[in-house]
Amino acid sequence: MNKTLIRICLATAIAAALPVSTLAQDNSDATPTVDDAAAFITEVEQFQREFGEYSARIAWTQATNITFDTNWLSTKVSAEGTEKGVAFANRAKDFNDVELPAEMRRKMEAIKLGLNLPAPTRAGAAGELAEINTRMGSTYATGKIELDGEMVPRNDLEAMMGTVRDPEKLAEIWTKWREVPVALREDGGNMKSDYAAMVALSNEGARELGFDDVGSMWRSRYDLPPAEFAAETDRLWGQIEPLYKELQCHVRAELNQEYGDEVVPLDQPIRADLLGNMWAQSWGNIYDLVGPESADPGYDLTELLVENDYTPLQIVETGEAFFSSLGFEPLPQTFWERSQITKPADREVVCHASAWNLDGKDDIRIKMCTKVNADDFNTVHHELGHNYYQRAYQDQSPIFQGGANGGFHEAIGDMVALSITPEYLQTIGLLDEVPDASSDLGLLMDRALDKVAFQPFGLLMDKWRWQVFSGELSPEEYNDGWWALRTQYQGIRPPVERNDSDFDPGSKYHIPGNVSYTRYFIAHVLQFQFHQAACEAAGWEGPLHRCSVYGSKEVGERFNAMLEMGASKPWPEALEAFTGSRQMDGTAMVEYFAPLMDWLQEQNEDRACGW
Ligand code: X8Z
Ligand code: ZN
Repeated sequence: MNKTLIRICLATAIAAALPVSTLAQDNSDATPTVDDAAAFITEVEQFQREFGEYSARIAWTQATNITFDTNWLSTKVSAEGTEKGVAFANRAKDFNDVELPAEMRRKMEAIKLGLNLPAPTRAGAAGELAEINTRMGSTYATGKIELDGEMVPRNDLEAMMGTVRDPEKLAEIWTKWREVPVALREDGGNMKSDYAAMVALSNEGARELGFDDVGSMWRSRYDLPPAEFAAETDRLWGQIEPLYKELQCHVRAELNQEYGDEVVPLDQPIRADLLGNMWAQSWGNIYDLVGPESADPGYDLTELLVENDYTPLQIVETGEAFFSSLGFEPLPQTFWERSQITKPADREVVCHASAWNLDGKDDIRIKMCTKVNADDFNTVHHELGHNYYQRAYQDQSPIFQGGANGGFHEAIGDMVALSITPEYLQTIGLLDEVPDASSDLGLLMDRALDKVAFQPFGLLMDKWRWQVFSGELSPEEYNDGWWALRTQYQGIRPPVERNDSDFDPGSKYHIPGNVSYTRYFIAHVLQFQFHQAACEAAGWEGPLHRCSVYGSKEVGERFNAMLEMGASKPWPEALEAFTGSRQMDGTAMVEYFAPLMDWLQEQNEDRACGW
């Protein structure tokens, strides 16, 4: 009874805000019909088109200029969107027992899952949740630490973690960046207390919608029951884990050679600050310390970019040229006018890279604080992949304007970046001489340090959140639980002692930003499946790590066929359209690295692996 009333009240509120006459009739007592469902879906689509653009423009304005006022606007529009999203999700439930054509049923299910973080329907809750989230996001984005008398932002610290080799300095940067999530505000709160409040509120919202908790809601987005999806991620991890363990063992031994027994004892997990990355999530930056001496590819992408005076803009143009070579239309002029490619000097922005479509059509942009290095060269391709995907599915219903699943969206640009081979770098004039086959192990090691090393991190980020949302971890246990997973899956440990008042997960963008992370784990599996299929389509016969699909219009066409589908079909259909398979499968990744696996096993033969 109450629910019906709330629904009618909110429907009225939406009607007032919408200049359209497509609202479904109020059928409070009658059993809803297929026509009612069609009218409801039209209403949601209309709302998503208009409000989506309005809220995206506010979100962009805030992310590229963080001030009191843009935070205020962003909070307000986020609360409005959440309230309406919750109302829509509740109304969609009313059609649960109505037999609908497959496409309408899929749209209804998507509407129920539409919100990233649902708020409870009680008055004020959506506003409170939005306020907490804006505060956490801007705390992260504007966080700075004092280093040698200067205040240094995260973007610069991240680059330093890749180049500094002094363990004391690394520990200092690592530890100080982790003070940001626990720094107390004047009101006595901090990111950690905000996070706990966010968990309680959004869980309450998820339960109102019929989910066990937010974690279960997030796991429901993969066309599988949530428990089956969790089992599927474990299955995929099981395929990759043996390779990761060999890699971890070898890297630890090499770091032991570099830093000695005291800093890198051979019977313990690796110190997290020594792996060339603020979060130890990808290790490509320490290639010089751990790569096979006998198989040096003879070049370093960062050095090539710097030597060739590449600018951030040129990096983006190079990325665009790759997609053009596959047959994609050039990026619109507005992309170049409106994107944020480098960090503005005069204001606070969200530096963490992202790709946007502001109007559901052609107003696509990236937002980065691009530096001229290999990491950002790859990230530019990653972001452009999002933009080309967004543009490809723009004619789908707004409800289907998304990836086949989150992992697909994250895998598109990464698949293209797997084609950045020495041969490709030579084609675009960055590299003079292509190394011969004796460098293959080096090339594979370089890739493995980024891609294989990433997988346990990609998995555990959400394992931690699933435990948090289910209540298995209380706020006092957040940090211990985090390190239990970091140690179990990655075999790493903190450089200094941690305690239960710390909030180390908060040092990673996607935690205060509430961006689910399993998508990246899935993407790392998919991108190797895509690459394998693409190379086959291009007629490539050599080793996969030497295959570049640059210039292949045929690959581009098949790729586009998958991208155009957006989220309109269950992901196995999209996967099948491009690869011929309906299964996510880690063996593509394992096969890609097979020669490296053999070599690692030889190297590790007399070492005591494990932690
Ligand atoms: O967040 C990102 C992208 C934006 S979707 C830059 N990535 C993850 C990360 O940085 O942690 C890409 C790889 C993993
Ligand atoms: Zn991404």
